[in-house]
Amino acid sequence: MPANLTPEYLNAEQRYRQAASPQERLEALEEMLRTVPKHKGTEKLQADIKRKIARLRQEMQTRRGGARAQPFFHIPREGAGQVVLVGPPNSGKSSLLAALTNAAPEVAPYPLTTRVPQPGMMHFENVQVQLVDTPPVCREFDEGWLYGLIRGADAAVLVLDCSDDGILYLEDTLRLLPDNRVFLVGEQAELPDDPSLPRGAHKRTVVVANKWDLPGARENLAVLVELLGDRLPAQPLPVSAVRGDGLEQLRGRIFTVLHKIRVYSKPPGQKPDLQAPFVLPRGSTVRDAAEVIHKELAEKLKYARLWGRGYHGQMVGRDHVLEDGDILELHA
Ligand SMILES: Nc1nc2c(ncn2[C@@H]2O[C@H](COP(=O)(O)OP(=O)(O)OP(=O)(O)O)[C@@H](O)[C@H]2O)c(=O)[nH]1
Ligand SMILES: [Mg+2]
Repeated sequence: MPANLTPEYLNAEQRYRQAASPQERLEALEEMLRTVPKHKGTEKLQADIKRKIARLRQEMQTRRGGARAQPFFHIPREGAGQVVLVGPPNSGKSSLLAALTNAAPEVAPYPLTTRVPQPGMMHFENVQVQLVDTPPVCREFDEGWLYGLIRGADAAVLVLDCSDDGILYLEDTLRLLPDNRVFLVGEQAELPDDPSLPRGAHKRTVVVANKWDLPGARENLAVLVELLGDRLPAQPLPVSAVRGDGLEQLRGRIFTVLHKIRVYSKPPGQKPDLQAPFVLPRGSTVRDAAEVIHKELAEKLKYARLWGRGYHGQMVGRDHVLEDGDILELHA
């Protein structure tokens, strides 16, 4: 066995061996590929993981042995992060995707319109976030891959429906998610690392109350919150995919729920390009930023000068924790 395997990798490998479904096995393999140290000594191992992923994907697409072919969907991540739109049937998930991105999903006045996931890119200030529209979470749509897709995303938007029928399916939705090991948590929640659950089981979630334009929406939402409010991960934000209410605020909340920061790099004596942020996880340090800005410089990095929130070019060390909007000048 090659040396220097990280605890993250060994963890993923253990999950691979204990996986209960092809979906979980695939998630574990992808995590293994992500965390395996990339050097000459692990080339064989990397190739082996890739081969396993390819074989498993193929198996999942066309299940052999006469069994019913099981559909399976994986949406490759793009932009600053991937956020899934989830919710009961007919609540307006596809309408929100259409309103927030350039995608043109099918929208219809009856439930179960969406059968396969569809991505679109949402603009927020100077970043793009990938939104993924999904089939409804309800008993009538019972395909396990949907939960795998949600677990694989960086965060979620739970779309509630303020029309008169809005409460019909919601209780089912709120039961099915945890039954299938998806736990929606608040926007600021710390994510527990529970090795007995599949990776990504806890998802930070923005809750929206859609169709705010309809008469009766306010009353319907009040009833819904009274009956099921304690099972929602957060206070719902009223929005209307049709009229546009709340959508600008929603864009900001969707970026915030990702727990990412934007950092800008400037060469000495020059201005930073504020249209080209480096997007990093919250809590990243100067060193983490240097790794993505300029890998070779990162190794020789001595200090950085910082601009933003109370900083005007002061020197900071490699372990200094950055915040959204910080501008860095790296010095080796
Ligand atoms: N009045 C109003 N109607 C809306 C709004 N958003 C969606 N709708 C309507 O609600 C119906 C369902 O919209 P979809 O976007 O297809 O809902 P969905 O959640 O994707 O539905 P499924 O794919 O079946 O789960 C359509 O008739 C939409 O026109 C809204 O903000 N206001
Ligand atoms: Mg839909």
